[in-house]
Amino acid sequence: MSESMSEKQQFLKEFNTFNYILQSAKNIFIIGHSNPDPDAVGSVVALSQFIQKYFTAKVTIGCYDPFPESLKQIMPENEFSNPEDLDLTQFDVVIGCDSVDRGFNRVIKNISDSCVTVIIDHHHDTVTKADLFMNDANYSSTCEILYNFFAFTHKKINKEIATALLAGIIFDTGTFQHANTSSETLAVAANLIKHGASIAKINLALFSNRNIETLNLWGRVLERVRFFKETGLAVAVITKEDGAVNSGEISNIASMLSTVPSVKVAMVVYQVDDNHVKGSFRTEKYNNIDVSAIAHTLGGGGHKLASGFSIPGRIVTTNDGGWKIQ
Ligand SMILES: [Mn+2]
Repeated sequence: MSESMSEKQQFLKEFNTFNYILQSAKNIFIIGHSNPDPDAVGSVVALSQFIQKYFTAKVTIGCYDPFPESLKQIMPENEFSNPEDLDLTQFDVVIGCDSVDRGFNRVIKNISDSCVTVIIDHHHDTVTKADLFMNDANYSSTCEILYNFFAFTHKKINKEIATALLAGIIFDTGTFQHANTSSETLAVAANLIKHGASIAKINLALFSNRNIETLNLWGRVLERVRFFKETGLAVAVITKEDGAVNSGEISNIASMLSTVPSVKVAMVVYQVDDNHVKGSFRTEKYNNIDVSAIAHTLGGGGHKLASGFSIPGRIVTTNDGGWKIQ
């Protein structure tokens, strides 16, 4: 047994309970986190398709933000219901997938007293609790935990489910580049490919919408990167004028900066809408820095090696060529 395997919780008891809950359920709501990334979307889609294939319960999938357009290439015909438009008391089971402090925490305040709550997550700093709690930061992604649940039930997965799961794993591991990629992660990915998932198609949908505009944006952003020698912090800022960027591109820029020698922490700051600024931190394992601790001081959270925050404000450029948030 490899070291990483023994570190991971196997969740066998939880999986058995989860299977029982799904068998008994009549009306299930599955929710991904706000500003959903491919792990959130992939886990919600994979689980909903799995339930519809093998169980009798009605399933609704949802999020406080819309289904990302770019992911419809690989997960077609999916739409999220906004929990604000739903009568949440109608559900007898609600399931939060990935980073449950960003959405699921709001949903469970409005459910019926008899509703069973389930969390599947891989964030070490999760504070939201549920009746059934499957959360272990040793897993690359929520999708990897879900894969293990599907395998536990001995029920076959199809190409659609395999694609949704692999999308989450590929995104959260930066296509198997980050330290959260274990030998089990790779074994799971290999199996998903056997079931019809395509790394090439997923990468195309997740990362490769690189048109000339995107490359120009990278040029502008990278040109302005500031490096603080004393702290090893590299900061990139993307203003509204730079154009729209998706979460995949933010992740790519952060990854690229964090792997530069002498950079200890990469921070990408970007304008998400007129009134909100988001920041994304990234570090590498060898730096031994917990960036989620930095994100926490700004009201955010995440993983030790990748985390983020969101604050109200606007990025404005200053006369000395720098910027500030006001
Ligand atoms: Mn995730």
